[in-house]
Amino acid sequence: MSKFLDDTSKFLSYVLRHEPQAIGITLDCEGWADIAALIEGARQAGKTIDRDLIQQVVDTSDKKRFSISEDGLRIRAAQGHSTKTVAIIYPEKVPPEFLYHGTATRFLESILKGGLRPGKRHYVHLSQDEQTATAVGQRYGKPTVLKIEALRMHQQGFKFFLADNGVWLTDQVPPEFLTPDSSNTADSATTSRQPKLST
Ligand code: HQG
Repeated sequence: MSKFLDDTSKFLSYVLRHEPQAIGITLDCEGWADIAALIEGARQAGKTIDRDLIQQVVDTSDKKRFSISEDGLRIRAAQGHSTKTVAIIYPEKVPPEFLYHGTATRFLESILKGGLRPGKRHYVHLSQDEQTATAVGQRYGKPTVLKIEALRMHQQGFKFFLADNGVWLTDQVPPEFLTPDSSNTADSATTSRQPKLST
Protein backbone atom coordinates (compact mmCIF):
# COMPACT_ATOMS: atom_id res chain seq x y z
CA MET A 1 0.00 0.00 0.00
CA SER A 2 1.36 3.46 -0.91
CA LYS A 3 2.01 6.00 1.83
CA PHE A 4 -0.92 8.10 0.58
CA LEU A 5 -3.33 5.14 0.82
CA ASP A 6 -1.85 4.20 4.19
CA ASP A 7 -2.37 7.74 5.53
CA THR A 8 -5.95 7.75 4.25
CA SER A 9 -6.56 4.36 5.86
CA LYS A 10 -5.30 5.72 9.20
CA PHE A 11 -7.53 8.77 8.84
CA LEU A 12 -10.54 6.53 8.15
CA SER A 13 -9.66 4.30 11.11
CA TYR A 14 -9.47 7.37 13.32
CA VAL A 15 -12.87 8.76 12.38
CA LEU A 16 -14.71 5.46 11.92
CA ARG A 17 -13.40 3.81 15.10
CA HIS A 18 -12.65 6.58 17.55
CA GLU A 19 -13.51 10.21 16.77
CA PRO A 20 -16.26 10.70 14.15
CA GLN A 21 -17.04 14.05 15.79
CA ALA A 22 -13.57 15.28 14.78
CA ILE A 23 -14.99 15.86 11.28
CA GLY A 24 -18.59 16.47 12.39
CA ILE A 25 -20.10 13.16 11.28
CA THR A 26 -22.15 10.60 13.18
CA LEU A 27 -22.00 6.81 13.09
CA ASP A 28 -25.07 4.69 13.68
CA CYS A 29 -24.98 2.00 16.35
CA GLU A 30 -23.72 -0.54 13.79
CA GLY A 31 -20.83 1.80 12.99
CA TRP A 32 -22.01 2.99 9.57
CA ALA A 33 -21.17 6.46 8.27
CA ASP A 34 -22.68 8.12 5.22
CA ILE A 35 -19.90 8.32 2.63
CA ALA A 36 -21.03 11.67 1.22
CA ALA A 37 -21.06 13.17 4.75
CA LEU A 38 -17.64 11.66 5.43
CA ILE A 39 -16.18 13.24 2.27
CA GLU A 40 -17.74 16.62 3.11
CA GLY A 41 -16.67 16.45 6.78
CA ALA A 42 -13.12 15.57 5.75
CA ARG A 43 -13.09 18.46 3.25
CA GLN A 44 -14.15 20.91 5.92
CA ALA A 45 -11.39 19.55 8.16
CA GLY A 46 -8.88 20.20 5.36
CA LYS A 47 -8.53 16.61 4.14
CA THR A 48 -9.35 15.92 0.51
CA ILE A 49 -10.72 12.46 -0.12
CA ASP A 50 -13.15 11.22 -2.72
CA ARG A 51 -15.23 8.16 -3.40
CA ASP A 52 -12.56 6.51 -5.61
CA LEU A 53 -9.87 6.94 -2.98
CA ILE A 54 -12.12 5.47 -0.29
CA GLN A 55 -12.88 2.50 -2.54
CA GLN A 56 -9.17 2.00 -3.20
CA VAL A 57 -8.39 2.00 0.53
CA VAL A 58 -11.16 -0.52 1.15
CA ASP A 59 -10.01 -2.77 -1.69
CA THR A 60 -6.31 -2.70 -0.78
CA SER A 61 -6.63 -2.97 3.02
CA ASP A 62 -4.49 -5.95 4.05
CA LYS A 63 -6.70 -6.58 7.07
CA LYS A 64 -9.98 -5.73 5.31
CA ARG A 65 -10.46 -3.00 7.89
CA PHE A 66 -13.49 -1.38 6.24
CA SER A 67 -16.75 -2.55 4.69
CA ILE A 68 -18.97 -0.64 2.27
CA SER A 69 -22.72 -1.23 2.50
CA GLU A 70 -24.48 -3.12 -0.28
CA ASP A 71 -26.11 0.05 -1.60
CA GLY A 72 -22.64 1.65 -1.77
CA LEU A 73 -23.70 4.63 0.33
CA ARG A 74 -22.15 3.84 3.71
CA ILE A 75 -18.83 2.71 5.15
CA ARG A 76 -17.80 1.25 8.52
CA ALA A 77 -14.75 -0.11 10.27
CA ALA A 78 -15.01 -3.87 10.77
CA GLN A 79 -13.66 -3.78 14.34
CA GLY A 80 -11.39 -1.85 16.69
CA HIS A 81 -13.91 0.76 17.87
CA SER A 82 -13.58 2.83 21.00
CA THR A 83 -16.37 5.38 20.35
CA LYS A 84 -19.31 4.88 22.67
CA THR A 85 -21.88 5.65 19.96
CA VAL A 86 -21.17 2.33 18.24
CA ALA A 87 -22.30 -1.07 19.54
CA ILE A 88 -22.03 -3.48 16.64
CA ILE A 89 -23.88 -6.75 17.11
CA TYR A 90 -21.29 -9.25 15.89
CA PRO A 91 -22.21 -12.86 15.11
CA GLU A 92 -21.42 -15.10 18.05
CA LYS A 93 -19.32 -18.12 17.00
CA VAL A 94 -17.64 -21.18 18.44
CA PRO A 95 -13.92 -20.36 18.28
CA PRO A 96 -11.15 -22.71 17.15
CA GLU A 97 -9.24 -24.54 19.88
CA PHE A 98 -6.57 -21.83 19.97
CA LEU A 99 -6.50 -18.16 19.08
CA TYR A 100 -3.53 -15.78 19.33
CA HIS A 101 -2.89 -12.31 20.67
CA GLY A 102 0.11 -10.27 19.64
CA THR A 103 1.41 -7.69 22.06
CA ALA A 104 4.68 -6.00 23.06
CA THR A 105 7.00 -7.87 25.42
CA ARG A 106 6.84 -5.01 27.89
CA PHE A 107 3.12 -5.63 28.52
CA LEU A 108 3.58 -9.35 29.24
CA GLU A 109 4.04 -9.15 32.97
CA SER A 110 0.86 -7.14 33.42
CA ILE A 111 -1.12 -9.36 31.03
CA LEU A 112 -0.02 -12.59 32.71
CA LYS A 113 -1.12 -11.12 36.03
CA GLY A 114 -4.37 -9.42 35.03
CA GLY A 115 -5.36 -11.20 31.82
CA LEU A 116 -6.14 -9.50 28.52
CA ARG A 117 -8.38 -6.45 28.88
CA PRO A 118 -9.98 -4.43 26.09
CA GLY A 119 -8.50 -1.12 27.24
CA LYS A 120 -10.27 1.70 25.40
CA ARG A 121 -11.60 -0.55 22.65
CA HIS A 122 -14.86 -2.45 23.05
CA TYR A 123 -13.27 -5.91 22.92
CA VAL A 124 -10.04 -7.84 23.25
CA HIS A 125 -8.89 -8.59 19.67
CA LEU A 126 -7.59 -12.05 18.80
CA SER A 127 -6.02 -13.46 15.63
CA GLN A 128 -6.56 -16.79 13.96
CA ASP A 129 -2.84 -17.36 13.39
CA GLU A 130 0.48 -16.56 15.02
CA GLN A 131 1.86 -14.66 12.05
CA THR A 132 -0.97 -12.11 12.11
CA ALA A 133 -0.64 -11.83 15.90
CA THR A 134 3.07 -11.07 15.55
CA ALA A 135 2.28 -8.24 13.13
CA VAL A 136 -0.32 -6.86 15.58
CA GLY A 137 2.20 -6.98 18.45
CA GLN A 138 4.81 -5.15 16.40
CA ARG A 139 2.69 -1.97 16.52
CA TYR A 140 3.78 -1.41 20.11
CA GLY A 141 7.41 -2.56 20.11
CA LYS A 142 9.19 -5.90 20.33
CA PRO A 143 6.38 -8.36 19.66
CA THR A 144 5.44 -11.46 21.53
CA VAL A 145 2.54 -13.81 20.98
CA LEU A 146 0.18 -15.28 23.55
CA LYS A 147 -1.69 -18.50 22.81
CA ILE A 148 -5.27 -18.52 24.08
CA GLU A 149 -7.29 -21.60 24.91
CA ALA A 150 -10.32 -20.18 23.14
CA LEU A 151 -12.41 -23.33 22.89
CA ARG A 152 -11.94 -24.10 26.58
CA MET A 153 -12.99 -20.54 27.39
CA HIS A 154 -16.06 -20.97 25.21
CA GLN A 155 -16.92 -24.23 26.96
CA GLN A 156 -16.80 -22.33 30.24
CA GLY A 157 -19.28 -19.73 29.03
CA PHE A 158 -17.11 -16.98 27.54
CA LYS A 159 -18.57 -15.54 24.35
CA PHE A 160 -16.64 -15.12 21.11
CA PHE A 161 -17.59 -12.97 18.13
CA LEU A 162 -16.25 -12.83 14.61
CA ALA A 163 -15.88 -9.45 12.88
CA ASP A 164 -16.45 -9.03 9.12
CA ASN A 165 -12.70 -9.22 8.54
CA GLY A 166 -11.97 -12.44 10.45
CA VAL A 167 -10.72 -10.82 13.67
CA TRP A 168 -12.04 -12.62 16.78
CA LEU A 169 -13.44 -10.58 19.63
CA THR A 170 -14.11 -11.38 23.26
CA ASP A 171 -14.71 -9.31 26.40
CA GLN A 172 -11.62 -10.44 28.29
CA VAL A 173 -9.17 -13.33 28.63
CA PRO A 174 -8.39 -14.36 32.23
CA PRO A 175 -4.75 -15.34 32.84
CA GLU A 176 -5.47 -19.07 33.25
CA PHE A 177 -6.30 -19.36 29.53
CA LEU A 178 -3.08 -17.68 28.35
CA THR A 179 0.24 -19.26 27.48
CA PRO A 180 3.16 -17.00 26.54
CA ASP A 181 5.42 -18.05 23.72
CA SER A 182 8.39 -19.16 25.83
CA SER A 183 10.97 -17.99 23.26
CA ASN A 184 9.85 -14.42 23.85
CA THR A 185 9.52 -14.12 27.58
CA ALA A 186 13.20 -13.66 28.52
CA ASP A 187 13.21 -9.86 28.32
CA SER A 188 9.61 -9.41 29.29
CA ALA A 189 7.91 -6.46 30.87
CA THR A 190 9.37 -4.13 33.36
CA THR A 191 6.41 -1.81 33.15
CA SER A 192 2.69 -2.38 33.32
CA ARG A 193 1.87 0.96 31.73
CA GLN A 194 -1.14 0.72 29.43
CA PRO A 195 -0.31 1.56 25.82
CA LYS A 196 -1.79 4.52 24.02
CA LEU A 197 -4.52 3.55 21.60
CA SER A 198 -3.22 3.40 18.04
CA THR A 199 -5.60 3.60 15.11
C1 HQG B 1 -2.48 -4.69 25.73
C2 HQG B 1 -5.37 -3.57 15.03
C3 HQG B 1 -1.17 -4.46 29.88
C4 HQG B 1 -2.75 -5.50 24.49
C5 HQG B 1 -5.08 -5.03 15.33
C6 HQG B 1 -2.45 -4.48 23.40
C7 HQG B 1 -6.27 -5.48 16.11
C8 HQG B 1 -2.56 -5.06 28.18
C9 HQG B 1 -2.85 -3.19 24.04
C10 HQG B 1 -6.86 -4.23 16.68
C11 HQG B 1 -3.42 -5.75 29.07
C12 HQG B 1 -4.15 -2.64 23.52
C13 HQG B 1 -6.65 -4.14 18.16
C14 HQG B 1 -3.07 -5.76 30.43
C15 HQG B 1 -4.22 -5.97 27.08
N1 HQG B 1 -1.94 -5.11 30.80
N2 HQG B 1 -1.45 -4.41 28.58
N3 HQG B 1 -3.81 -6.39 31.36
N4 HQG B 1 -4.44 -6.29 28.36
N5 HQG B 1 -3.09 -5.23 26.96
O1 HQG B 1 -4.40 -1.32 20.00
O2 HQG B 1 -5.30 -5.89 20.29
O3 HQG B 1 -4.21 -2.68 12.25
O4 HQG B 1 -6.20 -1.36 21.79
O5 HQG B 1 -1.90 -6.61 24.41
O6 HQG B 1 -4.87 -5.78 14.18
O7 HQG B 1 -3.26 -4.42 19.90
O8 HQG B 1 -5.53 -1.03 13.50
O9 HQG B 1 -5.45 -3.50 20.83
O10 HQG B 1 -1.09 -4.47 23.06
O11 HQG B 1 -7.19 -6.15 15.32
O12 HQG B 1 -6.62 -2.46 11.78
O13 HQG B 1 -3.04 -3.44 25.44
O14 HQG B 1 -6.22 -3.14 16.05
O15 HQG B 1 -6.00 -3.46 13.81
O16 HQG B 1 -3.88 -2.14 22.25
O17 HQG B 1 -5.25 -4.19 18.46
P1 HQG B 1 -5.01 -1.99 21.18
P2 HQG B 1 -4.74 -4.58 19.90
P3 HQG B 1 -5.54 -2.35 12.78
